[in-house]
Amino acid sequence: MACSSLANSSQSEVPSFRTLSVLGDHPMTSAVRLVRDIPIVLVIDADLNTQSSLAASLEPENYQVVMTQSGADGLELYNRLQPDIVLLGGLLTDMEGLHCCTQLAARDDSTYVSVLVITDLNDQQSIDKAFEAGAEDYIYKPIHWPVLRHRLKRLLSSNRTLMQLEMANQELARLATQDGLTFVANRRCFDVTLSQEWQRLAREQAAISLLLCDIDFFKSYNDTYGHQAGDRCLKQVAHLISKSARRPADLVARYGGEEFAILLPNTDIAGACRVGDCVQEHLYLAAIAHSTSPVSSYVTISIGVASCIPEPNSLPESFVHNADKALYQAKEQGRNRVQPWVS
Ligand code: GH3
Ligand code: MG
Ligand code: MG
Repeated sequence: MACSSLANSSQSEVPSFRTLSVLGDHPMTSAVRLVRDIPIVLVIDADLNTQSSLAASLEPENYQVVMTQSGADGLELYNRLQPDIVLLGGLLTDMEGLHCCTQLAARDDSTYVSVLVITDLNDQQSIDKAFEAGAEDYIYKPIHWPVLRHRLKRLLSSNRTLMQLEMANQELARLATQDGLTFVANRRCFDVTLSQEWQRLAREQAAISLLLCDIDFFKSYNDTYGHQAGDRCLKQVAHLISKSARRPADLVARYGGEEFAILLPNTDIAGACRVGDCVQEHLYLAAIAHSTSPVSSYVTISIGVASCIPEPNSLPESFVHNADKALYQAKEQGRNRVQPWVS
């Protein structure tokens, strides 16, 4: 297919991209009609002959080519278009190619964008400098098109593989920390976070609080409405609990079957009880029917709360145990309540 090389109001016959005011006047997407699935090659080179020969060679190969002569415009185009590959000349109208290369490589989002330097120089020092500046490949003029063609394909394919690997890693990390049914953190994530926060707050000598939340008479909920409805209820309760613990450092985790933990760093017992009340209120407003619960017509939850300032070099076992004892007391005292642990 024909690709979009970018022309502007330049006097030259060669399509080029010269000024930022042109960028401002014509939103990039409509100006060049870029198609997201087709690789975008950004050519930054002062040499108009190189630009035109690259465009003539790349366009029939199903690349979208965008060109500019200046480094500043190149960086702007890079931001706007997120190209797949940058072909960078040694000399630009406003800066050296290597300077532009360093700026491109320093960007956070440059991991999957390759910079291929094209220059007249083929001495070792120039080549070394280009790679040191962040270039991933280097070819010198006259451009040998059959070679450039393969280099581009290889760079694109390795970038794609890197991207897929990164996505797979992110997915793995998510699976390793998230509960598959309710999408809140899993028990392993809770244990790791508790240990880290415990040590941090022992150093800071600041409070940490834990709420252990257990759905009341959930066995009879399953018996009444079926296991699948039970699963849906667990999801809904997890969502309602998450709405109640909203500080960035707060962690909501599935602690066991129908039990959830809320870890609140830098929060004292009064603040933790407020979060517990908030959970209860959300659940009350959600009014999830539970016709066989002895304490309410709706699903309710019992919450045990513990809070302390961690001792340096101590472990959080007794802290968790105290929240568990408070939860037991909440159950004993009739369920559907928030019970702080008082030693
Ligand atoms: P209590 O008020 O004393 O907490 O009573 P309970 O019935 O909630 O407590 P019990 O420990 O007797 O039962 C917990 C129930 O939670 C039993 C189990 O079937 C249910 N449960 C645990 N995990 C899941 C799950 O993933 N899905 C569903 N649907 N049910 C679950
Ligand atoms: Mg339980
Ligand atoms: Mg229960």
